[in-house]
Amino acid sequence: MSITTLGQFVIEKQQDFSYAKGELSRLLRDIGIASKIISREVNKAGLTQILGEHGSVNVQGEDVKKLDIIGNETFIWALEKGGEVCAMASEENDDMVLLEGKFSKHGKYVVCIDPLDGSSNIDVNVSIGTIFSIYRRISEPGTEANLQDVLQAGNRLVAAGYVVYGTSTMLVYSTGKGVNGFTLDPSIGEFCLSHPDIKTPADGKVYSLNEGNAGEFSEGLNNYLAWVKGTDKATSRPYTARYIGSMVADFHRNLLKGGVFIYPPTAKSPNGKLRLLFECIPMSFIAEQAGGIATTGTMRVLDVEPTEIHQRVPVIMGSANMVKKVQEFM
Ligand code: P6P
Repeated sequence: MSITTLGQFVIEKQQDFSYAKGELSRLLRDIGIASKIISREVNKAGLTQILGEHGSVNVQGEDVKKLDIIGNETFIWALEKGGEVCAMASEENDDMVLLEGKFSKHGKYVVCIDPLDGSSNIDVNVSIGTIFSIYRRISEPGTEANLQDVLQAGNRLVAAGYVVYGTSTMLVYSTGKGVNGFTLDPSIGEFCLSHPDIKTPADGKVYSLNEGNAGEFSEGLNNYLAWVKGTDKATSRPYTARYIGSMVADFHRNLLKGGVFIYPPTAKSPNGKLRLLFECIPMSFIAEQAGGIATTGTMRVLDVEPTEIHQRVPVIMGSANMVKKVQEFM
Protein backbone atom coordinates (compact mmCIF):
# COMPACT_ATOMS: atom_id res chain seq x y z
CA MET A 1 0.00 0.00 0.00
CA SER A 2 1.67 3.24 -1.14
CA ILE A 3 -0.45 5.70 0.82
CA THR A 4 0.54 7.35 4.10
CA THR A 5 -2.37 8.82 6.01
CA LEU A 6 -2.05 11.96 8.14
CA GLY A 7 -2.40 9.84 11.27
CA GLN A 8 0.36 7.45 10.20
CA PHE A 9 2.62 10.34 9.16
CA VAL A 10 2.18 12.19 12.45
CA ILE A 11 3.03 9.04 14.42
CA GLU A 12 6.07 8.39 12.21
CA LYS A 13 7.29 11.95 12.85
CA GLN A 14 6.52 11.85 16.55
CA GLN A 15 10.08 10.95 17.42
CA ASP A 16 11.02 14.46 16.17
CA PHE A 17 9.65 15.73 19.47
CA SER A 18 11.18 14.29 22.62
CA TYR A 19 8.82 16.25 24.86
CA ALA A 20 5.69 15.16 23.01
CA LYS A 21 4.10 12.05 24.45
CA GLY A 22 1.51 11.84 21.69
CA GLU A 23 -0.50 14.93 22.67
CA LEU A 24 0.54 16.90 19.58
CA SER A 25 -0.15 13.87 17.40
CA ARG A 26 -3.63 13.59 18.87
CA LEU A 27 -4.19 17.35 18.49
CA LEU A 28 -3.29 17.21 14.79
CA ARG A 29 -5.66 14.26 14.47
CA ASP A 30 -8.45 16.35 16.06
CA ILE A 31 -7.78 19.18 13.60
CA GLY A 32 -7.97 16.65 10.77
CA ILE A 33 -11.34 15.39 12.03
CA ALA A 34 -12.79 18.90 12.21
CA SER A 35 -11.44 19.67 8.74
CA LYS A 36 -13.14 16.60 7.25
CA ILE A 37 -16.46 17.62 8.77
CA ILE A 38 -16.09 21.18 7.46
CA SER A 39 -15.11 19.83 4.03
CA ARG A 40 -18.37 17.88 3.94
CA GLU A 41 -20.38 20.98 4.94
CA VAL A 42 -18.54 23.25 2.48
CA ASN A 43 -19.18 20.82 -0.35
CA LYS A 44 -22.93 21.03 0.40
CA ALA A 45 -22.82 24.85 0.45
CA GLY A 46 -24.24 25.18 -3.05
CA LEU A 47 -27.33 23.29 -2.00
CA THR A 48 -28.68 26.09 0.22
CA GLN A 49 -31.67 26.40 -2.12
CA ILE A 50 -32.54 22.91 -0.98
CA LEU A 51 -31.01 22.94 2.47
CA GLY A 52 -32.01 26.52 3.24
CA GLU A 53 -30.13 29.79 3.39
CA HIS A 54 -28.28 30.55 6.63
CA GLY A 55 -30.52 32.43 9.05
CA SER A 56 -33.51 30.44 7.82
CA VAL A 57 -35.17 27.34 9.25
CA ASN A 58 -34.69 24.34 6.98
CA VAL A 59 -37.13 21.58 6.11
CA GLN A 60 -36.04 19.66 9.18
CA GLY A 61 -37.03 22.69 11.23
CA GLU A 62 -33.37 23.35 12.11
CA ASP A 63 -31.80 26.82 12.11
CA VAL A 64 -29.42 27.01 9.12
CA LYS A 65 -26.16 28.48 10.40
CA LYS A 66 -23.56 30.40 8.44
CA LEU A 67 -20.76 28.08 7.40
CA ASP A 68 -18.15 30.05 9.32
CA ILE A 69 -20.21 29.59 12.50
CA ILE A 70 -20.46 25.87 11.73
CA GLY A 71 -16.70 25.83 11.18
CA ASN A 72 -16.02 27.56 14.47
CA GLU A 73 -18.36 25.30 16.43
CA THR A 74 -16.87 22.22 14.77
CA PHE A 75 -13.35 23.13 15.88
CA ILE A 76 -14.50 23.92 19.42
CA TRP A 77 -16.28 20.55 19.54
CA ALA A 78 -13.27 18.61 18.12
CA LEU A 79 -10.73 20.33 20.39
CA GLU A 80 -12.91 19.90 23.50
CA LYS A 81 -13.44 16.22 22.69
CA GLY A 82 -9.72 15.73 22.09
CA GLY A 83 -8.75 17.20 25.45
CA GLU A 84 -5.31 18.44 24.32
CA VAL A 85 -6.23 22.14 24.14
CA CYS A 86 -7.11 24.39 27.09
CA ALA A 87 -8.09 27.54 25.16
CA MET A 88 -8.70 28.82 21.67
CA ALA A 89 -8.63 32.24 20.01
CA SER A 90 -10.80 32.42 16.91
CA GLU A 91 -11.46 35.02 14.24
CA GLU A 92 -15.14 34.27 14.97
CA ASN A 93 -14.96 35.14 18.69
CA ASP A 94 -14.21 38.59 20.11
CA ASP A 95 -12.49 37.08 23.15
CA MET A 96 -10.46 33.98 23.94
CA VAL A 97 -12.57 30.82 24.36
CA LEU A 98 -11.86 28.63 27.41
CA LEU A 99 -12.55 25.08 26.26
CA GLU A 100 -14.88 23.14 28.53
CA GLY A 101 -14.12 19.55 27.62
CA LYS A 102 -13.67 17.00 30.36
CA PHE A 103 -9.85 17.25 30.14
CA SER A 104 -9.47 20.71 28.55
CA LYS A 105 -8.17 22.43 31.71
CA HIS A 106 -5.16 20.11 31.65
CA GLY A 107 -4.53 20.58 27.91
CA LYS A 108 -0.89 21.51 27.16
CA TYR A 109 -1.73 23.52 24.03
CA VAL A 110 -3.64 26.57 22.83
CA VAL A 111 -4.94 27.01 19.28
CA CYS A 112 -5.48 30.21 17.27
CA ILE A 113 -7.78 29.65 14.34
CA ASP A 114 -9.60 31.22 11.42
CA PRO A 115 -12.12 28.40 10.96
CA LEU A 116 -13.30 29.50 7.53
CA ASP A 117 -11.22 32.24 5.94
CA GLY A 118 -12.61 33.84 2.80
CA SER A 119 -16.12 32.66 3.65
CA SER A 120 -17.61 35.46 1.54
CA ASN A 121 -16.46 33.37 -1.45
CA ILE A 122 -18.63 30.38 -0.51
CA ASP A 123 -21.68 31.72 -2.38
CA VAL A 124 -19.72 31.88 -5.64
CA ASN A 125 -18.02 28.51 -5.19
CA VAL A 126 -14.50 29.88 -4.81
CA SER A 127 -11.96 27.98 -2.68
CA ILE A 128 -11.88 28.89 1.02
CA GLY A 129 -9.81 27.67 3.93
CA THR A 130 -9.11 27.01 7.58
CA ILE A 131 -5.93 28.46 9.09
CA PHE A 132 -4.59 27.25 12.46
CA SER A 133 -1.68 27.82 14.86
CA ILE A 134 -0.67 25.66 17.83
CA TYR A 135 1.30 26.95 20.84
CA ARG A 136 2.29 25.39 24.15
CA ARG A 137 0.32 27.11 26.93
CA ILE A 138 2.33 29.43 29.23
CA SER A 139 -0.01 29.05 32.23
CA GLU A 140 0.18 25.91 34.37
CA PRO A 141 -1.90 22.93 33.19
CA GLY A 142 -4.88 22.54 35.53
CA THR A 143 -5.22 26.31 35.98
CA GLU A 144 -7.47 28.57 33.92
CA ALA A 145 -5.79 29.70 30.70
CA ASN A 146 -5.28 33.45 30.20
CA LEU A 147 -4.74 35.94 27.39
CA GLN A 148 -0.95 35.55 27.51
CA ASP A 149 -1.43 31.93 26.44
CA VAL A 150 -2.82 33.05 23.06
CA LEU A 151 -0.89 36.30 22.58
CA GLN A 152 2.35 34.54 21.63
CA ALA A 153 4.74 35.53 18.84
CA GLY A 154 5.03 33.26 15.83
CA ASN A 155 8.62 32.40 16.83
CA ARG A 156 7.06 30.36 19.68
CA LEU A 157 4.83 28.26 17.43
CA VAL A 158 4.74 24.48 17.95
CA ALA A 159 2.91 23.91 14.67
CA ALA A 160 0.76 25.74 12.12
CA GLY A 161 -1.04 24.98 8.91
CA TYR A 162 -4.08 25.42 6.75
CA VAL A 163 -6.79 23.44 4.99
CA VAL A 164 -7.84 24.56 1.50
CA TYR A 165 -11.36 23.48 0.49
CA GLY A 166 -10.92 23.64 -3.28
CA THR A 167 -11.11 21.23 -6.20
CA SER A 168 -9.84 18.86 -3.56
CA THR A 169 -9.49 19.35 0.18
CA MET A 170 -5.86 19.62 1.24
CA LEU A 171 -4.30 19.96 4.68
CA VAL A 172 -0.82 21.55 4.73
CA TYR A 173 1.09 21.87 8.02
CA SER A 174 4.50 22.16 9.62
CA THR A 175 5.84 21.40 13.09
CA GLY A 176 9.04 23.30 12.33
CA LYS A 177 10.68 20.46 10.42
CA GLY A 178 9.52 21.33 6.88
CA VAL A 179 6.09 21.46 5.24
CA ASN A 180 3.96 18.50 4.17
CA GLY A 181 0.66 18.43 2.26
CA PHE A 182 -2.14 15.86 2.54
CA THR A 183 -5.07 15.44 0.16
CA LEU A 184 -8.40 14.17 1.46
CA ASP A 185 -9.51 10.93 -0.17
CA PRO A 186 -13.25 11.01 0.51
CA SER A 187 -13.61 7.36 -0.47
CA ILE A 188 -11.68 6.35 2.67
CA GLY A 189 -12.18 9.56 4.70
CA GLU A 190 -8.43 10.01 5.17
CA PHE A 191 -5.95 12.81 4.45
CA CYS A 192 -3.20 11.09 2.42
CA LEU A 193 0.35 12.41 2.00
CA SER A 194 0.38 13.94 -1.49
CA HIS A 195 2.95 16.77 -1.26
CA PRO A 196 5.90 15.65 0.90
CA ASP A 197 8.51 18.22 1.96
CA ILE A 198 7.07 21.24 0.09
CA LYS A 199 9.68 23.86 -0.88
CA THR A 200 8.51 27.15 -2.35
CA PRO A 201 10.55 28.30 -5.41
CA ALA A 202 12.95 31.19 -4.67
CA ASP A 203 11.61 32.93 -7.77
CA GLY A 204 8.16 32.99 -9.30
CA LYS A 205 6.02 34.73 -11.84
CA VAL A 206 2.94 35.54 -9.80
CA TYR A 207 2.21 38.66 -7.77
CA SER A 208 -0.97 38.63 -5.71
CA LEU A 209 -2.58 41.76 -4.23
CA ASN A 210 -5.80 43.71 -4.54
CA GLU A 211 -4.88 46.45 -7.01
CA GLY A 212 -8.29 48.01 -6.46
CA ASN A 213 -6.57 49.67 -3.51
CA ALA A 214 -3.65 50.97 -5.60
CA GLY A 215 -4.77 54.56 -5.06
CA GLU A 216 -3.89 54.03 -1.37
CA PHE A 217 -0.59 52.15 -1.81
CA SER A 218 2.76 53.65 -0.82
CA GLU A 219 4.93 55.17 -3.53
CA GLY A 220 7.40 52.30 -3.12
CA LEU A 221 4.74 49.65 -3.70
CA ASN A 222 3.37 51.48 -6.72
CA ASN A 223 6.93 51.71 -8.07
CA TYR A 224 7.24 47.94 -7.63
CA LEU A 225 3.96 47.42 -9.50
CA ALA A 226 5.15 49.71 -12.31
CA TRP A 227 8.36 47.68 -12.51
CA VAL A 228 6.66 44.30 -12.40
CA LYS A 229 4.34 45.37 -15.24
CA GLY A 230 7.09 47.17 -17.11
CA THR A 231 7.31 46.79 -20.84
CA ASP A 232 11.10 47.28 -20.76
CA LYS A 233 12.09 44.89 -23.56
CA ALA A 234 15.59 44.50 -22.11
CA THR A 235 14.17 42.70 -19.11
CA SER A 236 10.82 41.55 -20.42
CA ARG A 237 8.95 40.77 -17.31
CA PRO A 238 7.63 37.24 -16.99
CA TYR A 239 5.21 38.34 -14.26
CA THR A 240 1.48 37.74 -14.08
CA ALA A 241 -1.24 38.89 -11.67
CA ARG A 242 -3.23 36.25 -9.82
CA TYR A 243 -5.57 37.26 -6.99
CA ILE A 244 -8.50 35.14 -5.86
CA GLY A 245 -9.39 37.17 -2.75
CA SER A 246 -9.21 34.06 -0.58
CA MET A 247 -5.90 34.09 1.27
CA VAL A 248 -5.54 30.33 1.63
CA ALA A 249 -6.13 29.78 -2.10
CA ASP A 250 -3.76 32.60 -3.15
CA PHE A 251 -1.12 31.51 -0.66
CA HIS A 252 -1.34 27.82 -1.58
CA ARG A 253 -0.93 28.47 -5.32
CA ASN A 254 2.07 30.74 -4.69
CA LEU A 255 3.60 28.25 -2.21
CA LEU A 256 3.61 25.49 -4.83
CA LYS A 257 4.34 27.53 -7.97
CA GLY A 258 6.27 30.50 -6.61
CA GLY A 259 4.92 33.98 -6.14
CA VAL A 260 4.51 36.89 -3.73
CA PHE A 261 1.36 37.69 -1.76
CA ILE A 262 0.96 41.27 -0.52
CA TYR A 263 -1.65 42.85 1.71
CA PRO A 264 -0.31 46.37 2.38
CA PRO A 265 -1.71 49.16 4.56
CA THR A 266 -4.71 50.91 2.98
CA ALA A 267 -6.81 53.90 4.02
CA LYS A 268 -9.52 51.52 5.28
CA SER A 269 -7.00 49.21 6.96
CA PRO A 270 -3.95 51.27 8.00
CA ASN A 271 -2.34 48.11 9.44
CA GLY A 272 -3.44 45.94 6.57
CA LYS A 273 -6.58 43.81 6.64
CA LEU A 274 -5.19 40.43 7.63
CA ARG A 275 -5.10 39.32 11.26
CA LEU A 276 -1.74 38.66 12.87
CA LEU A 277 -2.83 35.70 15.01
CA PHE A 278 -5.21 33.97 12.62
CA GLU A 279 -3.74 34.54 9.15
CA CYS A 280 -0.33 36.20 9.13
CA ILE A 281 1.59 34.18 11.74
CA PRO A 282 0.51 30.68 10.59
CA MET A 283 0.98 31.44 6.90
CA SER A 284 4.34 33.12 7.58
CA PHE A 285 5.45 30.02 9.49
CA ILE A 286 4.56 27.80 6.52
CA ALA A 287 6.22 30.21 4.07
CA GLU A 288 9.48 30.21 6.06
CA GLN A 289 9.42 26.45 6.65
CA ALA A 290 9.12 26.02 2.87
CA GLY A 291 12.14 28.30 2.27
CA GLY A 292 10.25 31.55 1.68
CA ILE A 293 10.15 34.89 3.52
CA ALA A 294 7.33 36.67 5.37
CA THR A 295 7.64 40.28 6.50
CA THR A 296 5.35 43.11 7.61
CA GLY A 297 7.50 45.37 5.44
CA THR A 298 9.47 46.50 8.50
CA MET A 299 10.06 43.23 10.39
CA ARG A 300 9.79 39.44 10.25
CA VAL A 301 6.13 38.54 10.88
CA LEU A 302 7.10 35.74 13.27
CA ASP A 303 8.92 38.22 15.52
CA VAL A 304 5.93 40.52 16.01
CA GLU A 305 4.79 40.37 19.65
CA PRO A 306 0.96 40.29 19.59
CA THR A 307 -0.76 42.81 21.87
CA GLU A 308 -4.39 42.05 21.09
CA ILE A 309 -6.31 39.09 19.65
CA HIS A 310 -7.65 40.77 16.50
CA GLN A 311 -4.55 42.82 15.75
CA ARG A 312 -3.79 43.31 12.04
CA VAL A 313 -0.43 43.65 10.26
CA PRO A 314 0.61 44.28 6.65
CA VAL A 315 2.22 41.26 4.93
CA ILE A 316 4.59 40.57 2.05
CA MET A 317 5.15 36.81 1.87
CA GLY A 318 6.25 34.06 -0.48
CA SER A 319 9.20 33.37 -2.77
CA ALA A 320 12.35 34.73 -1.14
CA ASN A 321 13.72 36.64 -4.14
CA MET A 322 10.33 38.15 -4.97
CA VAL A 323 9.79 39.37 -1.40
CA LYS A 324 13.29 40.88 -1.42
CA LYS A 325 12.52 42.66 -4.71
CA VAL A 326 9.34 44.18 -3.26
CA GLN A 327 11.32 45.31 -0.20
CA GLU A 328 13.94 46.94 -2.45
CA PHE A 329 11.23 49.17 -3.92
CA MET A 330 9.59 49.82 -0.55
P1 P6P B 1 -9.73 42.11 -0.14
C1 P6P B 1 -11.02 37.18 2.90
O1 P6P B 1 -12.05 38.05 3.30
C2 P6P B 1 -9.70 37.72 3.42
O2 P6P B 1 -9.71 37.77 4.81
C3 P6P B 1 -8.56 36.88 2.91
O3 P6P B 1 -8.89 35.55 2.76
C4 P6P B 1 -8.25 37.54 1.58
O4 P6P B 1 -6.89 37.38 1.19
C5 P6P B 1 -8.55 39.01 1.84
O5 P6P B 1 -9.52 39.03 2.90
C6 P6P B 1 -9.12 39.70 0.64
O6 P6P B 1 -9.29 41.04 0.99
O7 P6P B 1 -9.71 43.44 0.59
O8 P6P B 1 -8.68 42.05 -1.23
O9 P6P B 1 -11.08 41.70 -0.61
